[in-house]
Amino acid sequence: MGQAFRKLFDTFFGNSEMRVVMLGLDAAGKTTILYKLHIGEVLSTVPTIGFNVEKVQYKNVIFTVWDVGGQEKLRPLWRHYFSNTDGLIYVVDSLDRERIGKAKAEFQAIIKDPFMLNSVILVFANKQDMKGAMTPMEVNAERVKSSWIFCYIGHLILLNSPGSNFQRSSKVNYHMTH
Ligand SMILES: Nc1nc2c(ncn2[C@@H]2O[C@H](COP(=O)(O)OP(=O)(O)OP(=O)(O)O)[C@@H](O)[C@H]2O)c(=O)[nH]1
Ligand SMILES: [Mg+2]
Repeated sequence: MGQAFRKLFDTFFGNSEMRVVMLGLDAAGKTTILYKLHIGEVLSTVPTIGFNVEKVQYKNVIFTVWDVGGQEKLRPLWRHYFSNTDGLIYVVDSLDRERIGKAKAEFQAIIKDPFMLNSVILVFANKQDMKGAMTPMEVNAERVKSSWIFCYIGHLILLNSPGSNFQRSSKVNYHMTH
């Protein structure tokens, strides 16, 4: 996972402050990721109503990361976070095969928005620690059928192991399809 985020963040290297919005269906793991990035720990979360925002520093760049609630009734509000966004982290629950189509449809709606045209995008295949999860390659295969664009697929592993701190990552794929 660290590697996936580093690649995304390196794209921004040279700028001192960046705004990143983190979206995805409810329970995909956005808030968990936000706090793992921010304080290095996995906290227990409740569904986000509204948003959480934290600053995360990488090298000399400060990322302001907005984590927006993903419940269906909240998704129409996502677009209010699009303006001035430099990057999108789109979190996919790799265990949720039933809703991968929905996740894809919401993603496509986001990237069509004119405010998002210049954003760098990371598609993050989360919950790789779970048995039965789609592998990053399987999630990536969805890209072929539609269009994950400019996506890195990574995963958060060893979620509960102390000190894992996003150092461990595997199969990070980088694709630019447009
Ligand atoms: N096993 C496992 N569980 C995870 C992982 N990431 C998140 N979770 C769990 O998934 C559940 C939902 O996580 P959240 O971070 O609250 O999800 P969210 O995307 O912020 O959800 P909303 O706020 O409703 O949009 C929690 O029980 C987390 O502990 C992961 O990588 N592996
Ligand atoms: Mg949340």
